[in-house]
Formats: sequence, C-alpha cells, structure tokens
Amino acid sequence: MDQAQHSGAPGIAGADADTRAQRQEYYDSKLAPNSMAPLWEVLGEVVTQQPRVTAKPFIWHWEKSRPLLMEAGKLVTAEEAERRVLVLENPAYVGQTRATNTLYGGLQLVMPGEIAPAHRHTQSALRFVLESKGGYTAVGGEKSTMMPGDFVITPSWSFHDHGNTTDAPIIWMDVLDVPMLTFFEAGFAEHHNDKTQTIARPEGDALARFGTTMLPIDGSRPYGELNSPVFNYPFARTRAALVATAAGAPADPHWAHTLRYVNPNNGGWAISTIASWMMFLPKGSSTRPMRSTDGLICAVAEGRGVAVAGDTRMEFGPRDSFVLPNWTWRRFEAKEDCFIFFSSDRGVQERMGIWREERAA
Ligand code: GTQ
Repeated sequence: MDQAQHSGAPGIAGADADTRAQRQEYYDSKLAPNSMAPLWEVLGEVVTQQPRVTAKPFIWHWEKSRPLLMEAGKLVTAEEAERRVLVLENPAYVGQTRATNTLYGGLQLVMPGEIAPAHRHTQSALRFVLESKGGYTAVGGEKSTMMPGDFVITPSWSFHDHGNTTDAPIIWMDVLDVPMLTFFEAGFAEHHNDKTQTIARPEGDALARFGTTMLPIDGSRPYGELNSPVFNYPFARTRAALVATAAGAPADPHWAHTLRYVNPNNGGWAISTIASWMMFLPKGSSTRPMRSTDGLICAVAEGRGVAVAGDTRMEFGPRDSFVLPNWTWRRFEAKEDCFIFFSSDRGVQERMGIWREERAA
C-alpha cells in the first residue's frame, strides 16, 4: 500500500455501498461481540503522517492571574487546600487539568505564616518562582529559600512541604508530569506523618555538594541517577551565567542564549521526565522560527516581548506564563532584555527516541 494512504479520513476509499454494508455488518455482528475491531478503518487516525496537535497557544497574564490568586487566598487556606493552586488549564483541554498535551501547570500561593503540608507522590514537580520575599520549599530534609526566578525541583517520591515565614505572599508556577502519570496509571501519593518534614541538613548543603562543578568523593546520589540532587537553581547564578555567555559568543539564531538546567550526576535534565531551560533574549533581538515535538510551558522572569506560536501572537511581560504547543512554529521578539523559563516533556521523548525539531532559515 502507498504510504500516503495512511493519512486522511477514517475508513478505506473505493468500496461500493453493498461492500460497505457487508463490512459494517461483519464489524458489528462478528467483531464487536468478540472485542475485536478492523484496523483498516482507523489506521490513518492511529498512525498519522504528522503529529495531530491538540493544545492551543495561550497566555496567562500576571495582571489577571495575581488578583485571582489573592482572591483564592481569602477563600481557602493552604492547609485546607493542601495545595492552593490555580490550574493553568489549556482552553483545548477544559476540565482535564492539563496545560499542554502531556504536562500540568499551575500557579501556587502561600500566604504569610502558612504551611502547605508535607506529602510525596510519584509525579515529579518543578517550581518557577514568580513573586517572593523569601518563602521556602523543603525537599529531602533540606529547606531552600525561594527567590524570584529560582528554579526548584521535587523529584518523584520525594517528600516536600512549602512554607512562608515572611510578611508577603509567595507565588510560583508549578509544572508536573501529572498527565503522563495518569496515562501510565502509575500515580501513588501519601502524606507525611508530620505537617513539615524533619530538617536534617543546613540550607545550601545540596548546592554545595552537587552544584559547584564538583561531586562528593563517595559518589552519593540522594535521588539516584535519574534526578538532580540539586533542588534549587538560584536565578542569580543562572542570570549571571546567561549574561556572561552572551558576552562571549553571538546569539544562536533559534535559541538566542540558552542554558539548560542539568543533573550534575549524568548531564541529563534536572528532572528526568521534565526538561527545563532558560533563554536570554537581548533587547531588540528575535529568534527564527522553529518547532519541536515537545510542547512548552513558559514563564517570564524578566522583560517584555512577543511569543509567536503558529498564527497566535502573544505579548508577554514579567511573570506571565504561556504555552507554546508541540510541533507548532514558534519564535520570539524582545522589546526589553528577556529572561524566559521553559519546561517540556523532552526528557521523556528523548529517552523514547522520538524527539524531533525543525529549524527554519
Ligand atoms: O506542591 O506538591 O500544583 O502536589 C499540584 C500538585 C503542586 C505540590 C501542584 C502538587 C503540588
């Protein structure tokens, strides 16, 4: 069969009405009762020539989402809610708790004095801090203060609790691999016996041991090989690295100046399932169109500009979050110096050997 016939409308072309009726009778009365179905009627749907993209580009503007979060802050406590989060629900997936086809996104608020109690789950999570005067997340027996632009991870099955001992709200963006775990039906979760986990190490311990281009001589790996033992990548360091990078080499036409958050144990992504990186796009510059099989959840640390996905132009400013769908041409324009955070399911796709990208000239 010609490969081109694998795409297009369901069913197979060319059969006359009699034949079609005969086949339908066979499907309904013989196959269906035996829990079988004819592949040839659906092959074009199942094995498509190009990805069938379902997510829509969308931007959640900080000016709108922050007041909505603060309203939630009055209606429900962090303890009641367990996690007081407004889900970033893609308009293409109403009621499905998904921001992209494979990732969950949310905006989480912890008010002064509140604690989001300790729990763990097989879903991995990352946080990208949008507003903070110094709230914290505890992971694996260590607390880390979270400042704006910091990237924090809670790998699969690690206990985590969040708290805020400052006098100002803390807000961050959550990205979790929830839809993937749902697909695998491999979700487990449990509460910690205590509201907060026991702190066993001083703040900064993980960063000192694993985050300075050195590693412990005894080879210890708190989360095994798969996930990074560094659980806070401070924005101050990331930003300085990106600025220094830009001083040393011209911008890549598609990536501008981009560095990825890495697991120092194996050079892979910080979280094995959720890839994450940050782009520095200097004022007045832009990137050329590209697309990839991973859909992106993004958040703006600094700057204003435009993100284009397909025919959709999204004007962004500081602390906005937005989605750029999989296999959809995307590009950026910077009106100011922009530092943009990205996350995607690329970690999983790469290990499956299916990740692809295309770059336009
Ligand atoms: O902070 O543990 O947005 O468990 C969704 C589920 C955050 C969290 C979310 C969670 C968390």
